[in-house]
Amino acid sequence: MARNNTVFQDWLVSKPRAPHDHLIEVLLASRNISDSEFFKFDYNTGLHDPFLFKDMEKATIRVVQAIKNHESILIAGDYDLDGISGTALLLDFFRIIRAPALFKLPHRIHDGYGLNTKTIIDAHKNKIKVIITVDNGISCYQEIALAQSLGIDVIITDHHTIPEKVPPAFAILHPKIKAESYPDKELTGSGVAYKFACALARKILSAEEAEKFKKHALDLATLGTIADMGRMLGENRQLVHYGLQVISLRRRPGLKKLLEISGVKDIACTTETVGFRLGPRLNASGRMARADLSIELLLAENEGEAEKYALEIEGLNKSRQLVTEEIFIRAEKLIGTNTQAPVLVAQSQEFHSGVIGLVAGKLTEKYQRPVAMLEIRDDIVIGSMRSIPHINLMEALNDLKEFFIKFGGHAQAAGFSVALENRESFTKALHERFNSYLPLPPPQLQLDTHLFPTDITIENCEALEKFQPFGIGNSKPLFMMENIRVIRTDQLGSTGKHWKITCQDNSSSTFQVIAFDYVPSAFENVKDLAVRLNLNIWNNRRSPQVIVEHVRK
Ligand SMILES: [Mn+2]
Repeated sequence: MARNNTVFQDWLVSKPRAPHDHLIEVLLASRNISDSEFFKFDYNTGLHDPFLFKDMEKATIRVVQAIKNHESILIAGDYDLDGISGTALLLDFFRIIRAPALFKLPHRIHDGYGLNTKTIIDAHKNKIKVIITVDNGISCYQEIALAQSLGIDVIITDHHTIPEKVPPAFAILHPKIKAESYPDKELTGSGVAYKFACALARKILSAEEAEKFKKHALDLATLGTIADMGRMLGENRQLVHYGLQVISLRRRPGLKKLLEISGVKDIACTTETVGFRLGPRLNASGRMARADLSIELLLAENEGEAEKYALEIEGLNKSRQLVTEEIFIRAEKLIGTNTQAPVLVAQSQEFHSGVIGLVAGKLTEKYQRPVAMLEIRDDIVIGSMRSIPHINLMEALNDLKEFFIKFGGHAQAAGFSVALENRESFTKALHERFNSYLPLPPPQLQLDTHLFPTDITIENCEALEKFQPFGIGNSKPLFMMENIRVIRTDQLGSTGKHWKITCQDNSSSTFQVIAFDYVPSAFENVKDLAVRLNLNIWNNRRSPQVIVEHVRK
């Protein structure tokens, strides 16, 4: 698919600079980052004490008591990678301390998100005494009230938007809950589960073993933090910095095998390795079949087991890609030509719950509009929405809450279910609610600052690498090269999609840029380029490389 450049005509440079201004200093200033904090990684102080959570002491004491009294513990996770890796992390901990714990992930299609009554009733039948939720729970008032009334103590670990009515759980570990004393608000579900496991380790294991576990579990916490697009500043930045080192060590047979099958050759893994290689595969199990498969892979104890699960997951990921493409095309047809509406809605009986969120995300990216994908079932409509930064979905959907059987999520991604009989009135109300955002500002491409031909140096590439790990709040720097002229276009390879382009700027300096996935006409009469500056390593030779992300005529 060639790139879609028409959607961004409005380019905003956060902090313009002249050629003599220091590139890195301007970049830091454009992000309001003070460099002394930002470039300092400290394993001991960067990761906060888990006992700073106000309910942590209480929660750990309850679990220690359960272990002593041989009470059964159930970990109730989620089917996406944040929930999967957080669940695997806690299971791994209970395996290490040789205390049995069961787990239950909801089925994305049959159960939907969060706890459900059946899980609670089954838990009661199976004499479960403690339920630990991972990456869900805060929006499950009814189910948790039921569990508590049946004598099951529920410990919520979650990071989703806090609803008006907080469940009557035994303990709540949630960075954003009212009066929470924990210093960082941005941990994801697996991050909170990690904190809980580290706290339990300190209560149960020797100081030395607890310290070992803290490092050992960082890879799993990191998978979820990246997959859930946790803000990559503060504690998440520290956690992911060290966690990527643990992933790169490939100590866990399952991750090692999955990296191999995903074709990852670099030893050092980055947020992109997780975001584009591991993440989609570990999520494919929950989208196409059952998420438990990814837990089994992450906890595989030997290479043979790891290979079996990794191959199965690879197959599911292939079918996930096909189904996503199919449904994307179908949804685009249903949306039709009115792509300027304040919310784009596609509804069908032939959608697939496993991928509607993914497709909504792709459509939002393409059209820069909030998108609602509605899957019509027998008597229910399952909805998944994605939004643009300008519109907070939870705010908008909260005004429609009388329609929802279930709803929850974040500012940019949310899910819900609606009774089929209310479908028409709901879609009408949805359009009305989003009409209130009119007029929407035109889609805007955010650039950090200007880049000039004299900036294309190895030193600058190296300085930019220190900004890693990249993510929300600290994105990979995007630069403006303004008023350029294309002098020459040379094809790279034989596909007719990749180009080496020779340009000149106002000062008549000549420089080269690389463009992937472009049709050649995209560069006729180009005026401005939005680019990234990368360090290219080829045959052990390092050179700076400018990659084109967007063009403007
Ligand atoms: Mn999450």
